[in-house]
Amino acid sequence: MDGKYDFQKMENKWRPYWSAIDLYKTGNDAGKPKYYILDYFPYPSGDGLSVGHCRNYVPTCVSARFMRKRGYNVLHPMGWDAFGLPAENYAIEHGIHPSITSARHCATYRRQMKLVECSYDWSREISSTDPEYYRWTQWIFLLLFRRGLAYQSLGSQWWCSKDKTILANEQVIDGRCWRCGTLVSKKELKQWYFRITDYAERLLDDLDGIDWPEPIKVMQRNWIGRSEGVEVIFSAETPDQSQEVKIPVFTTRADTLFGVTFLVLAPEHPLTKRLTTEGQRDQVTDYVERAQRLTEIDRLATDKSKSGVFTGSFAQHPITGGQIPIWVADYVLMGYGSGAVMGVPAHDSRDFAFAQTYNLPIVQVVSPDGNEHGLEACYTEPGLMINSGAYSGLSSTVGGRRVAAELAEKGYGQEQITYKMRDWLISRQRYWGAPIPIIHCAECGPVAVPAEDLPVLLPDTDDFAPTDDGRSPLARVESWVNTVCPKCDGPARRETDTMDGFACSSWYFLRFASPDYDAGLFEPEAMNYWLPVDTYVGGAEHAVMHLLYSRFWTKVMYDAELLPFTEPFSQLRNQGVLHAADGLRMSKSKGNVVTPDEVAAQHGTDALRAFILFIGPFDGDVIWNDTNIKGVDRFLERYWKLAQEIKEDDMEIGPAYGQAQDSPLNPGEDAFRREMHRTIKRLTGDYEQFKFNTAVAELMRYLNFLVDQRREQIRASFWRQALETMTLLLCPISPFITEEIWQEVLGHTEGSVHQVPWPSFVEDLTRAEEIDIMVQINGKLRDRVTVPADIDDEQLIVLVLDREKVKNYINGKQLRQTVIVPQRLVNVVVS
Ligand code: ANZ
Ligand code: ZN
Repeated sequence: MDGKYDFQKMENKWRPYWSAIDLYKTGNDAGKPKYYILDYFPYPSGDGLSVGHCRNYVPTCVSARFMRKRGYNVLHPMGWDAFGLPAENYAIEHGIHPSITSARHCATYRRQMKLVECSYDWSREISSTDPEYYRWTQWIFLLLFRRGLAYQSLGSQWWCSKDKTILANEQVIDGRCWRCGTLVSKKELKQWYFRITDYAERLLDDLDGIDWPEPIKVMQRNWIGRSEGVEVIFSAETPDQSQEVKIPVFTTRADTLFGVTFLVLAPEHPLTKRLTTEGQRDQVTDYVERAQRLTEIDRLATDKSKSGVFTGSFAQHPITGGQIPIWVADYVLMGYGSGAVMGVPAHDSRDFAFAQTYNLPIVQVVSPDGNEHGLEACYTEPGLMINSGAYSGLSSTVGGRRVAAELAEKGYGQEQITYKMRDWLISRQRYWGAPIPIIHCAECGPVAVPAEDLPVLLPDTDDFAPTDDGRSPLARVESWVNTVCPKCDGPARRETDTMDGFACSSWYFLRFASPDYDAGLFEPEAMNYWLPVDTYVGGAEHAVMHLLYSRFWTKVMYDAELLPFTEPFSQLRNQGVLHAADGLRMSKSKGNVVTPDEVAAQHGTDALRAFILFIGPFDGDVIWNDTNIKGVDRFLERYWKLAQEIKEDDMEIGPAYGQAQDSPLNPGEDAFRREMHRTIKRLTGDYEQFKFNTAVAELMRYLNFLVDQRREQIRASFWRQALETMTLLLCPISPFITEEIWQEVLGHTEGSVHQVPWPSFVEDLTRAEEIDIMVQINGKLRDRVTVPADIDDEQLIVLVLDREKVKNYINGKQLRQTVIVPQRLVNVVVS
């Protein structure tokens, strides 16, 4: 090699070398401890990868490389979540079959990931659109079907008559289609659902045992939305007095039962029609139709003025027997509780707003001190019960329980746990997905396709655009649809809906254990060895659906005795978002995308990777700014130059890495060696804790130290050791330059630097240089801390202010200032 730092030359040299030695290939090697680190299953879009995506893929690659060095057998695979609406819409827009566009987009992603030198084991690559993959997605569908967890039911869907398509809730804005602005309507369609609600309790409980970011757990808990309360049964008569009907309502506040002044039914409530009197019919019908056009989000908005209409009927209070008017209002949702509420305007803010709008009576039944005050706003706190018959005077907590007990005794109610979560709507009336493996027979009903007939292949057709009647395009492929019933051999039709893409991504992590296995989802031994996933990394935006669905399927498979664990991802980490220089999300339509290709062409993959890590904390949001990438370039060039120098001066006489240094050290060498051990220790901690930005900073600092030390009296053998250490610590981040220096400068020409174990450190050598600092509060000695001698002022103050003793002294007081006497004391001034 000549003296110049030439990243292009190095990349051209080492890429083919590494593939020739199969550097990233992973065997199912049970002799070593395993580590499975996985990225979210990417959906390859036509835009390709931006540097933003690299904030996911570079850190996991570094972590995989680090863990390999620490003696783990590391599984780090990649695959494509290539089914789904965006792929299909893209194909329709460009008039090309989605299988072609998808393959093209996957190829782009693969090429870019290789450019970034992500250390995936490409021999395990999978795609959800591969029949050998979706065969098993279908198999799991049937597992759920057999276990009573997949069912069909009529569901109303948003429908845009202009675009002729079903819209998701998020695609309806103010009652209009997000694309064309047409008023949307609801279409009743038979849909497939997975009964995830059966698993609500376990999905909630098991969150406690996994190492996930707390905000994600909170979002899952809120999504599941467990609520403990009472179901209270009111009774009413139909307007013609021919029938008595029961109206159950779910309440979390049984203590307010005596304050009920009206009942409210959701517009879609099955009793709405039956309880409406002749005189109110037109108004109610009109109201119900309007309500159906609003989305749930709009209906629940607390700032929205309440609207509703009286049905004309009355219900009976279960304890007082009083007459209570029954209303219909859209702030009550059909999908929650029983779709009806008891209106207690004195103590519920929505009921309060409603009562004010329609002049309904407001009766206070809980008060902070047991006295009745005129209510300006509703009082939602607990307190003492008033105006509540025999319960008056009790605390609302105790009283509430007794009211519930009386209701239960009389058969008017029971304790109930309710969840906000709904069942998982799985069917899509679109082409580009895994067909649902069901055959409909007039005699036998829905019948599972026998396992040996899987996969049910997606028919190859160019007629894949969505239809105007909301039916799947598959329904038009008659030759495919018509089949025979597996049970009775009679004529039958295939299910024409396909599965939502979330089905494909709910189990892909299992497939990587044995991607070519054809006798099941996975080869049991490989699954036992590799799973669960140790570290799962992706963006925080998938907090609920994907992660919840994967957890659900894992539990179902556990119940079916297919898996020995109940949680798929032991540890979850979310990388921060990388915004474009204009502060917006990078997207092709905004023209603000920076691609890894352009950065790598200009600075090299080594610098790109180091910069991606250096730009900010792994989990922090940052804005792209490539002025600092020059700093990274300079760092790599200086490291290169130092290696050349060391080689020219000293290398011949230095012993190989790891050989003992027996002769006594001079003081300079002692300090030199300690610095090396401290650096190894810090880097070890940084990589373990995903602190990649400080890892880069630490390596830069170490390089500066080494360059400074070139003037000191330090023997050549120490230089070799320092350079080897620097190289090993840096190689997970910048794989090319380190390989070049390892092989060409340090002379290790066998294998690869990436196969050499992580350097170890001697704890004693990292510790020795510590000093005691006195801590004063307002000039009085209050505490002492032991800190590294080279601690900087900011770190020192953070550490001091975090001491229990110090916290106690400044508790409640105002921090005025901190004064540092270097190496001796910190004085904290408070007032
Ligand atoms: C009477 C009452 C009095 C209520 C009071 C609250 C306060 P969480 O905690 O979220 O579970 N509710 C019940 N079903 C509903 C539905 N389908 N749509 C809209 N609201 C519904 O909320 C439970 C409370 O939400 C229930 O308790 C009910 O109002 C309302 F001082 O009943 B409450
Ligand atoms: Zn049949």
